Amino acid sequence: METTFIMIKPDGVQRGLVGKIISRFEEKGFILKALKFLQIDRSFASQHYADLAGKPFFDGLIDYVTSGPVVAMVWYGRGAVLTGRKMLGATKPADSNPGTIRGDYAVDVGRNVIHGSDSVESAQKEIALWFPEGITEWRSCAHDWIY
Ligand code: RTP
Repeated sequence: METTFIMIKPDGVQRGLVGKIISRFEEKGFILKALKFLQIDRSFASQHYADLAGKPFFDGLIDYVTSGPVVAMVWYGRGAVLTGRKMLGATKPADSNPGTIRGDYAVDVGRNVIHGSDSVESAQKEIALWFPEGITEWRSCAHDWIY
């Protein structure tokens, strides 16, 4: 079982896609462990995207993710990291298959709606960064149906 960090970026929030995206994760069978709605500053965004510092698109990426509120979430379930990435689709929406979030809702790599952790290690780091207060432990009764 894994936990992954998923963030709906400002374009996803502004376009009213929050409910649809949450529904996709719920319907898949993943369990929501934490959620917050917040606007991050440049320093925080640079920490989140530290691995990309130096990329030509870095400043534009920081402008984008700090331009409005985002929805930060932790989702739990079997294979949540890899399956979550598959549900997002490829980074470039043109390469994302229909049926994925980016494949269905995005056309521009610079406005690709959603972020998802790319490994178990990244998920742990990102969850610690975004939820330093920790996550309330709870067990959904959906466990009994899904597993
Ligand atoms: P994310 O971290 O947001 O889930 O995206 P990712 O792993 O699929 O892709 P990554 O290479 O980590 O890039 C992070 C975000 O930077 C923006 N980007 N813009 N203009 C460009 O060529 C370009 N390339 C990447 C995207 O918003 C991408 O999601």
